[in-house]
This record gives sequence, structure tokens and C-alpha cells, in this order.
Amino acid sequence: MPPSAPRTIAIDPVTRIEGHLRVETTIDGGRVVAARVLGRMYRGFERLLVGRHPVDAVRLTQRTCGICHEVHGMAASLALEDLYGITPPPNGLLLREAILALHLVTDHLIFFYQLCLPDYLDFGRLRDYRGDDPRLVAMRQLATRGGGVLAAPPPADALRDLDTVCSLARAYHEVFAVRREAAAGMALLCGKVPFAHTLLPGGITAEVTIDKVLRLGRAIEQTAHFVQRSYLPQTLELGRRFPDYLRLGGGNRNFLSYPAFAGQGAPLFPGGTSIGGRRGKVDLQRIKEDLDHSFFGSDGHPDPHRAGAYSWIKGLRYGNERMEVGPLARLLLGESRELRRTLATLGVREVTSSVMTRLVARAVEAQMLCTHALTLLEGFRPGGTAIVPCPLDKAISGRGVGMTAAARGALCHMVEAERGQIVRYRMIVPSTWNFGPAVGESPGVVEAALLGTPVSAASGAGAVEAGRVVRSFDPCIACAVH
Ligand code: NFE
Repeated sequence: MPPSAPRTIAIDPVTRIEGHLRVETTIDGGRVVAARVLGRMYRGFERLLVGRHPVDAVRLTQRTCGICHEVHGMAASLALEDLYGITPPPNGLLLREAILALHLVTDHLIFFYQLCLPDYLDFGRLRDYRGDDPRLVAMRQLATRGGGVLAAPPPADALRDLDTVCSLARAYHEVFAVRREAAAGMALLCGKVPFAHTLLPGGITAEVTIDKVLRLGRAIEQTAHFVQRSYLPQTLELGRRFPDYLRLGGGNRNFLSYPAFAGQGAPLFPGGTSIGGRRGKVDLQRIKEDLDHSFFGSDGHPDPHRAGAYSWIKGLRYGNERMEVGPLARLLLGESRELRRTLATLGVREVTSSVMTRLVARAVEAQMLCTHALTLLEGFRPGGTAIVPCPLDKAISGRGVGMTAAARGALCHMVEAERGQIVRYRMIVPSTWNFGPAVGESPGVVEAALLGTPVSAASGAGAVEAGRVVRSFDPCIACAVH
């Protein structure tokens, strides 16, 4: 048979993600040989902050995203605490971190069950379910009526034995209740969820009572129980059933994360950089934005007609290197024994970047975060305040940096103020690191991860294999184009 000509597949829009994303691949010899990742809209949060009171950033930056709101409030609070030279009291630090931990875990749960699982599972098999579990009966009705992902055509290699489908579908349904309880627990101290009202530089403004802390603790415990009983084992089951993805979707040997969850001393995630295996500390001066292939003029203003541009996401480089960020980076840089031990159960000896190592790292991290959050609450001192006042009336001038861990990776906010107004605000966001375009000829992180991915003729226009690689990074393009 003559070799087939290269073909291009554009996935547009990439569904089951936050934001607007197009992925273009060229397939030759059954593999991806070129890829472009295109952020499809402009938002302008950094610009709309200019001229405002610095503390507005805590509320406004949370609106960057429909998934990772609280974490932008946290990064902004940290940057502003640096600017104003204040530190929250111990209760403020630990409650804030417990909220952040629970927020990250619920974000990981949405990722796995609602966004990622339909790539691997034939939900349509639920039409054959004959039992009386009300959750599965409800999902069978959806699948039968043709509702959303439950009725979408499954990938050719999707899991379809009924026991597996039912067990994963039950957890898919259960996650909604787990998230509702977690959000209710967080809302007691956040004022509301999403978009916490009580976060401010200096701590949290909510009246903190023992009752609220106990209810937050219960929300963390029930989430931890779900992670232990369903999320982690089911992620490993996926790894066992799709072993090829333990290798596929690599392409990156550089990782970056910031120290995070450090309010109680040694950080849970120590952070750092690893470039081709060489470790270092993060030097913020080495982070560069590159606009080669982005729709911005040299003055930084949006320019949809810029020659050579193909994405609204800016290119990010550490020195000259692209850096993968995310739970895998955090755990690798933290030399997590738990990650190694867990991946060893799937036969992985050397932990590298791949679709399944990303998925497993996220689940292991969820477990670590639940344990950490419960430990934090043990340090709560009844009667102690959770906030120190921020001098809001001060015509502050200066700079502040806030680094933290977002669900999708390293998040940094930088603020510059003059006489009480923001003059520059920068958000260096995880999905910008991962989904940024090429710099010169050097592809972005996800573009590189796609290279070499086998795409079977049977996978059709959806190129499910490429979709699995892209989704393993948990894309949030709303954040990436902020
Ligand atoms: Ni909009 Fe986010 C997270 C941030 S972006 S989801 O997590 O910051 O990658």
C-alpha cells in the first residue's frame, strides 16, 4: 500500500475544558509530526487592574476563571501582603491554606470525572444497566435521552465492560455531592464560593467560630474519604487499562513550581526548577514573556493582525527553556516518595512526564492535600484572630510578589503600585506555561508533548489520542489568556 499523505486535524473547540482552545495537528505515518496550540480569545485582566486600588486585585483576579477562583484570590493576597509588608496571624494562615487545599482537591475531582473520563469510557453502556442504584438510573436516563457527554460517540478503545462503566459512572455522579459539601464547608469561611469575599491581604475577614472550623473539617474529611476510596484507585485503574499513556504525551524534561503551603513552616511543596534533571531554585528574574507568536504588539497592546502570531496566549520561558508546570512538576520537584511508590504499582520505574503520570500525580496530590488540610486545622486556636488590618488608606508605592500552587501548576501574581494605585499587574499563570505558543522554532509545552503521539485512522476527526494528551494538562484557557 502506498504511504498515505500527511493530513491535518484541527480540534476546535477542544471541549470539556475551561475557555476557548483550538489544537492543530499534522499527522504523518500515523503520528503527530507538528502541532500548534491556539488560545482563541483575549481578556485583559492585567490591563483593567491598572489605576485601581491595589486591594481590588483580590476580588477582580478571582473572576479570571470559572474553575480556579480562590487561588487567584490567594496569589493576589500574597502579592499585596508583600507590598504592604503584613503577615496574617497563625489562624488566618492556616485557615486560608486549608481552604486553598480543599479548593485544589475539588478542582482535581472535576478534572478527572467530568472533564477527562469521557475520553476513556463508553458512558453509553449505561443503557444496559438494569439495577436500581438511583445515581446510575439517572445517568442511564440521560444516556438514553441523548444528554451531553453521556451520549457522545465513545472512542474506539473506550472501556465498555459494564462493571467498570458503572463503578466509574457512580463516582462521576457522586462527585457532585462531594463538591457541594466541600463548597458549603469553604463558603462558611469564604463568605461564598466561588469567588471568596472574605479573602483580603492580612488573612480572612469572616467571623471564625469553632462550629465553622469543625464543619470545614468535616467537608475535608468526606472529600478525603472519596479521594481514598474512589479517585486514587480509579485513576490507577485507568493507568492499568491504558498502559500506553504511561509513556505518551511526554516531550518535556523541564519542570517548575513555587514553594507553597508554607504557612506552618516547611512547605508542603518545596518548589524549584529542574532543567534536564538539573535542579535549582526559582529565580523570578529569569521568567520572560515572549510575544513572537502571540497577538500582541511590541508595546504589549493586543494586536489581532500581528504577522506570525497564532495565539492570544503569551509565550513563557525560564531563561530559554519551556517549563512544564502542574501537580507532576510539584511532586517531582518535592521528590515525592508517595508518587514514586504509587506509580511503581503501575510498573513505572522512572517517573517522567506523560499523560498517565500527570493523572496519577494529580490524584496523589489530592490525597496529600487532604491530609495536610486536616493537619492544619489541628493548629487552629479558638479565640485567635484570623486577620491583621491592611492599611487600605495608605498611598502605598512599591512592589509585591505572591507565589502559590494552583490546581494546574505554579501561579504568580506581581503588583506594582504608585501612590495607592496599581500601575502594573502581572499574572504568570500555569496554563500560560503549558499552553503557550512556540518561541522562535521551539514549540510550547503542550505542542512538544503532542509530537510523536500515534493517531489511529479509527480515531477520526476528534483525534482522541491527541485530545487525551491535551486534556492531561487540565487546560484552562480562560486563565491562560487572562
Ligand atoms: Ni483557570 Fe488556573 C489553575 C490558575 S490556570 S484554572 O489552576 O492560575 O492554569
